[in-house]
Amino acid sequence: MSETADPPITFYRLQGCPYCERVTRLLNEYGLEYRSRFVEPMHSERNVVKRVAGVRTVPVVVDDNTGVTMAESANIVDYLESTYGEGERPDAAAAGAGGDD
Ligand SMILES: N[C@@H](CCC(=O)N[C@@H](CS)C(=O)NCC(=O)O)C(=O)O
Repeated sequence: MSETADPPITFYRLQGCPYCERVTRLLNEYGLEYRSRFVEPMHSERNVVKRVAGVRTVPVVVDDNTGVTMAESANIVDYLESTYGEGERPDAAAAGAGGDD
């Protein structure tokens, strides 16, 4: 039998985009399955993401688990934390753990 079901989260992103990396990191931290859709580097040619989210910037996350479509990395990070996190941001936990300099 094949496992062909699409992951519930679709992540529109661009190679080398620091905002996207922030989201990637959190998705991975939370062990969430997602499908990456790499958008066109040319802003004007990003019609797919424009259609889905109303913007041409990435990152954009579409979460079929909750019916949420979201742009803006800070909002996405907040959303992932509040939806899938356990009350503590991995970044913040890491930053606060063990560093005394
Ligand atoms: N404030 C946005 C910035 C995202 C952003 O600037 N993404 C770049 C790629 S790294 C982009 O899509 N640029 C195209 C544009 O600004 O129209 C966020 O935090 O998500």
